[in-house]
Amino acid sequence: MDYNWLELQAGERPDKPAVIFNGETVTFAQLYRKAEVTSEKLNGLNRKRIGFFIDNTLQSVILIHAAIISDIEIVMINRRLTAVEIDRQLQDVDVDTIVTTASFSMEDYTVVHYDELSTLDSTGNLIGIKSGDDTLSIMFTSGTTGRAKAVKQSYDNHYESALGCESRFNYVTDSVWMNVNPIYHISGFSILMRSVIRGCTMVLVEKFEPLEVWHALEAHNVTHVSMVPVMLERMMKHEGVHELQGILLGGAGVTMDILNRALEKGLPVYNSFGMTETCSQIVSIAPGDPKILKGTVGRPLDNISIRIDEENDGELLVKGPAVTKGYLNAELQLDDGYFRTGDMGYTDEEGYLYILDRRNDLIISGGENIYPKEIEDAAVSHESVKNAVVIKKKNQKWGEVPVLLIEIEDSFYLDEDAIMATLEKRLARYKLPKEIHVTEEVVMTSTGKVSRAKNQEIFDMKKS
Ligand code: S0N
Ligand code: MG
Ligand code: MG
Ligand code: MG
Repeated sequence: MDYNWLELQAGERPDKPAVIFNGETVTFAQLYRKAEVTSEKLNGLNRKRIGFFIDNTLQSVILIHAAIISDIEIVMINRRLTAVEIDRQLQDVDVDTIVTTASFSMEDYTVVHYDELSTLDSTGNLIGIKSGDDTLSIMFTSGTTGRAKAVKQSYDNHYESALGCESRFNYVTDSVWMNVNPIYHISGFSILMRSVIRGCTMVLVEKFEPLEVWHALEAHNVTHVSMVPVMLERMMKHEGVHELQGILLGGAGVTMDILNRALEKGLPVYNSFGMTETCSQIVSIAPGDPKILKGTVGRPLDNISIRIDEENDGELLVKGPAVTKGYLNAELQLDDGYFRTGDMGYTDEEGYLYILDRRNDLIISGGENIYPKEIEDAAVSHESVKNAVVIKKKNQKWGEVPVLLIEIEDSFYLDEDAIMATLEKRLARYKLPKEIHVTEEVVMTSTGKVSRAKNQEIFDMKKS
């Protein structure tokens, strides 16, 4: 099988727009030429694996295709992270070189800006012979231990994910995809993959602003788009003309109120469930399916099978060619070839999946995952904090947000600013707790670990 998708499309439909960005249109042939030139420059960096600190721009799309031509593994960096967080992740996967499209620098790393690439010597263009198992991209997903896990996403994973999505989400070569999700997340990256694999035009949006998105939807006759619930809700504060056939909603649980309002407005929302480990959606439901307002995320895509492990609190297990072969820095939990997602759910008699509380301690704020342990560790590093626990609170703006409860050391008092300053050094801003409260005692389990469930229960009780 040929994994040089862009080259194939450049041969098949050279003059068709591949990417529309900021009023600029680039055809498949033009994009391929740019990617080829850039790939030689990337080869000049002499690294098999490179960190990408990139934003939703045309340059980033060129870089990704250049890396694919060179068979270089791309390590995606979440642009919202602090230097401390990025350093920890990159060290974990042996990366010392970063390519960026932003103004970005980092001590102890070679950071090369896209514009500087052209000044580099390029060595011969060593186009790697790819096998489907080669890693195309590596994305981090936070783990319960507070250490982010590096997910390997292979060429086959991306290809199979695109095929699965295509049959369910009903897009064809003539469809027009819009990409408003960060391309450092699989939500955005997968759109890049789907559109080049099928030869669709992709309208790339740099920053999510509802009015501009409405405008671009109309101007480019966009048919397919992905969003997290927070984006959909912001979109519905405005009106617009559109030809949308599908809005793939994922990344966080959606309330039935938002879903209902969207469907009433005639917005073709597909609710879905997917993960970084599964290279995007694995289960989804179409807007016309009467069960959509029952809260189900739907049925598995054609190339995916799921199971519920009743003996393990109803944990969701997934199998299929889009599922990662493993992490670079952790064991993949498998059971009979099925990936243990850590999420809990159940299926009804027709095989529709319902997700219960996603990994009870995982907090999803505006589509960004936050693990309490990271915040707790950062909090106790402050001298005044004896014990800390993070619980979640429903939030109008972000869906869920973290709340920090702390036990103060004797002879100290609560200095919220000082604690926040400590957190800010170590944590991306979206992870910062929206509230800090002093508690007399952080409740522990019998084995001496922080009991988030118990503390959550007490907090919720006091509130009501
Ligand atoms: C919702 C977004 C766009 C909000 O960002 P916005 O409004 O642009 O914020 P900024 O201007 O950058 O910052 C303003 C202030 O807001 C804070 N902030 C920003 N984001 C968050 C947040 N999420 N939570 C809390 N605070 C936030 C900033 O810090 C700043 O505050 P101060 O001034 O204090 O610093 C943005 O958050 C966004 O893009 N979210 C979506 C991210 C995403 O795509 N997540 C999905 C990840 N999951 C997956 O990829 C797997 C599932 C999947 O594949 C999928 C998901 C969705 C759709 C489809 C699929 C699929 O299956 O294909
Ligand atoms: Mg290879
Ligand atoms: Mg139009
Ligand atoms: Mg301390």
